[in-house]
Amino acid sequence: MTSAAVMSAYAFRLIAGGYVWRLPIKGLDYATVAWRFQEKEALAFANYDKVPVLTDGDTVVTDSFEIMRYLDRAYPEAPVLGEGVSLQRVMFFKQLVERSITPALFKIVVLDLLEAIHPDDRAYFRKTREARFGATLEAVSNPEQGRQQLKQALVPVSAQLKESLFLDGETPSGADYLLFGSMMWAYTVSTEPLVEESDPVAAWFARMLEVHDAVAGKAMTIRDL
Ligand SMILES: N[C@@H](CCC(=O)N[C@@H](CS)C(=O)NCC(=O)O)C(=O)O
Repeated sequence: MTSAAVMSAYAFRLIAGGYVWRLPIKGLDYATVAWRFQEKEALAFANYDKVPVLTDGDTVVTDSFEIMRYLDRAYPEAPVLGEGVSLQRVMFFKQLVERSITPALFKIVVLDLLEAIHPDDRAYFRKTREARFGATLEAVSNPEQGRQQLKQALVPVSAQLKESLFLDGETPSGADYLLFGSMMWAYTVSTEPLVEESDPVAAWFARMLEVHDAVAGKAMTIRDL
C-alpha cells in the first residue's frame, strides 16, 4: 500500500495553534478547527488546556511533539523523528529551538502578537505571559535585541543550510519542522524581519513555505488582514 493510500484513509480533526506548524501533515487528510485562548471547554475532551490537539478516529493526542511521535507511529512510511539515536538528536534540537530561538522570536514579535490576537483575548494573554516572564510585555519586547539574539542562535543552522537544502537533507524532516514551527508562528503574526535576506535561513524559510503544496505559504497571516 502506498503511503498516500494509507494516509488518505484517515480524516483528522486538528485544533490548531502556533505549534501546529511543527506538524508534518504530508499528504494526510485533515481539518483544522479555529480555537481561541480561553475556550478551554472545547479542549475538555482532551483533558488539556493548550493547542495543538490532534484527534484521529478515537485517538486524542496532545502536545505538538507527542503528535509528531504519534504520526510517526501511526503513519510510518515517512517518519520525521525516528527512534533511538535519531530521536535523541531531534530532541536535542527541540531544546535548542525552545530555549534559544523561540525566546528571541518572542522579543521580536510580542507586541505584534498581542495586536494579532482577538481583542477579547488580549487581557488574558497579557496577564498569563506577564506572570510567566515576570515583566510587562512592553519590557519583554525588544525587536533589535531579539534579532541579534536570533542571529547568534541561528549561526549553526545557517552553516548547515549552506551544506544542504534542509536541515535534515534533501527534503524537510523533524528538525526542519521544529524550527519552522517557531519561525512560522512569528511570521504569521508579525511583519518584522526575522533574518537578513542574505542569510541561508531566509531561503530555507521560503522553501518551507512551499512544501506539501504550500500549505504554510497559503496560510492566512497578518499580511492578509
Ligand atoms: N508543549 C506544548 C505547548 C503548547 C502551547 O503552549 N500552546 C499555546 C499556544 S501556541 C496555548 O495553547 N496556550 C494556551 C494558553 O495560554 O492558555 C506543545 O508543544 O504543544
